[in-house]
Amino acid sequence: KNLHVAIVGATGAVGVEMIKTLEKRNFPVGKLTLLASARSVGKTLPFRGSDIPITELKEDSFAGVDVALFSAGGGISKQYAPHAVQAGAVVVDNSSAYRMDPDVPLVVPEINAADIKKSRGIIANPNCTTAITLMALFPLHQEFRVKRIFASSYQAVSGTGAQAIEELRAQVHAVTAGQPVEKKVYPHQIAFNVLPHVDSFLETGYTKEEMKMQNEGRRIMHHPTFKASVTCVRVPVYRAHSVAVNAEFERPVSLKDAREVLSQAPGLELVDDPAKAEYPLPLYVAEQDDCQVGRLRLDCALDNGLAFWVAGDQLLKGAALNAVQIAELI
Ligand code: A2P
Ligand code: 11C
Repeated sequence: KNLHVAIVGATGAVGVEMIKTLEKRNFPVGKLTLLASARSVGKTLPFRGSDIPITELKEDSFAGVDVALFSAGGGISKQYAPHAVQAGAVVVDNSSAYRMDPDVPLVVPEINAADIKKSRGIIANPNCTTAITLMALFPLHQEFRVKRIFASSYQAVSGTGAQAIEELRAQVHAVTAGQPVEKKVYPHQIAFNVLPHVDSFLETGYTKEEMKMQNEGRRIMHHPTFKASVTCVRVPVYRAHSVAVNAEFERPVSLKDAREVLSQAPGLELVDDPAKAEYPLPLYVAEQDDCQVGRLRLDCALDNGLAFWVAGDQLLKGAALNAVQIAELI
């Protein structure tokens, strides 16, 4: 059966990738409804050779919709996802609004696809940094049982959204032209800089983004004692997040077994030949469906520890691709 699919936030950095991903994976779309704010009415976006008009998101936008993919921020999801469910749609929500709701499955299809069955209408798509990290960590966890990780992320500006991509472009241009730099999205210049600040700060000193790794990781891996101490950093990269991970396991680890497990993991490529300067790079993993892992080594400071570097296109595996994979399983 061909389905009526709606995309909420269709004009955003993730929304546009959702449209492309539906087309690329030949999702059975009978009708596509593209929803955004009133600002975007009058614009169109291409899908399978036609220009689809953007319509304004309203409470009654979901009549006849089978699957609604939401990526317009947590506030919009909270406000409109219940209307979509009431209209009979299954919602795949890319925001953080429902991720910690015990009634809402939080799913990475390669890890916990079976959780989709517990859905009552909404399925949450995980945080992008978390999803990309787990693509490499979960196969190692199955083999060696992870206790805790320490990690630092290197997050692309497209994770913030379309305006941040423009901000980096404009700032690079301004700096190289010797003109004054304008800041709108980030509190500091992002061009030729790195900002140890992603999402808002909590009382503990961690940011919300940093705690998603532990909170969402526990739910996705079904591992309630998993611990993660993370520093999230915004870097002047347009697309694809990278994460340096140090993981401590319960069981003794071996490099041979770890390589074996990682080379067979679904949705993951082992790119690890340091002698040839081959390791995952955001520039090359951008626009690729699969995440990449490399720089694998025994951790010299942890017991039963492994250190590795994982990178992935956060607009795809961290967002649009993961959402469409979930929709395929529904
Ligand atoms: P619009 O382009 O009309 O502002 P990004 O994450 O790249 O910033 O994109 C955010 C997405 O969420 C865009 O598609 C944006 O639409 C949409 N959006 C933001 N606010 C609203 C709103 N009040 N109603 C509907 N869509 C919204
Ligand atoms: C970023 N990871 O790069 C964020 C964007 O939890 O869905 C997505 C935040 C989230 O800024």
